[in-house]
Amino acid sequence: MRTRVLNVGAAQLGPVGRGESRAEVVDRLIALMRDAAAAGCELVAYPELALTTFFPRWHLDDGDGVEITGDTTELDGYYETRMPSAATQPLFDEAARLGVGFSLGYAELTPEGRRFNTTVLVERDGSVVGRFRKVHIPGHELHEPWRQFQHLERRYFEESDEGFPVFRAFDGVVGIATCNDRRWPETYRVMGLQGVELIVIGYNTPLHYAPDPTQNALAAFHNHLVMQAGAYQNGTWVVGVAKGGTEEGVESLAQSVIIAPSGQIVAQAVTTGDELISARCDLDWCRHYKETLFDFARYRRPEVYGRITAQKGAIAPGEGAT
Ligand code: CDT
Repeated sequence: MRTRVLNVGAAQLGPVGRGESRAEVVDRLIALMRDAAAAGCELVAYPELALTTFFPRWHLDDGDGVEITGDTTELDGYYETRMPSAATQPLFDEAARLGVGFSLGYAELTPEGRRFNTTVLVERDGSVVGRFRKVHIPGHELHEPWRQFQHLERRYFEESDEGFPVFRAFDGVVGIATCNDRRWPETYRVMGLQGVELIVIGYNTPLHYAPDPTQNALAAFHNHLVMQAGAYQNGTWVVGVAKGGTEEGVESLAQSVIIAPSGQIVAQAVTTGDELISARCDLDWCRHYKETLFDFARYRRPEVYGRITAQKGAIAPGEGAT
């Protein structure tokens, strides 16, 4: 059987400080890319919002309603208005020089003033393959002073309506998801239905979950649970890459992983800082699952899955419209 083996790296980042410049972060990204090249990788995945500190932990404007108002100088400074930008061009140049493609999460501010939590996919020659804008935006819209720290992603980012495109790249079919997207089975299935063979997922996951701290001790378990299930149930490789460690006083999950289509973890980070892990990903191995137990064309029953797209919240018997 023909094989398509892609050596893939996950470039976990440790904390990025509030005062750390783009140039300093890009230097760290380039160092990890060189580690990836030395390990024989052709693709390296970086985390969500990799270029800056995780700024949604702060209320950074003056508004007490949904609208962002007042001085947005600091807030806007966390966004990129183009990609590549002057600050990230050295990363693109290094990618082309080394022949190592990458995925990179960043905050995107469009010319129309729209804000998205975006990841760009870049080929081994430094060219942009495509981009993904986060679909499932967690957290809250308004400042909630009772929290130890904010999770204002729903204030600072729009939900994308563009769904989960996949891309023919790296001699395979590559998809992207971002952090909270990984907790939703629909994320993987929509890409599975497009034949995805490798999904890159960057994340920033605080270990303290204010709405229900009983979940804190399970953060690492849940992280691997959802990505391993998504990989297995769709016969795809999954690369989960963290920005971990204690950033501006907030401890975040590390434990970046590369997961096989079997659902097994084949590489895992052992630190909470900048660390490159890698694995030899045979994209043809996906067929073991896609053509047997999860042969969608043979076994799926979309005619009985109507509620998945027709309905948003749960409706128990006896509830809802009569
Ligand atoms: N960045 C991101 O999406 N983080 C969320 C944190 C939990 S919701 C406050 C996550 O799903 O990991």
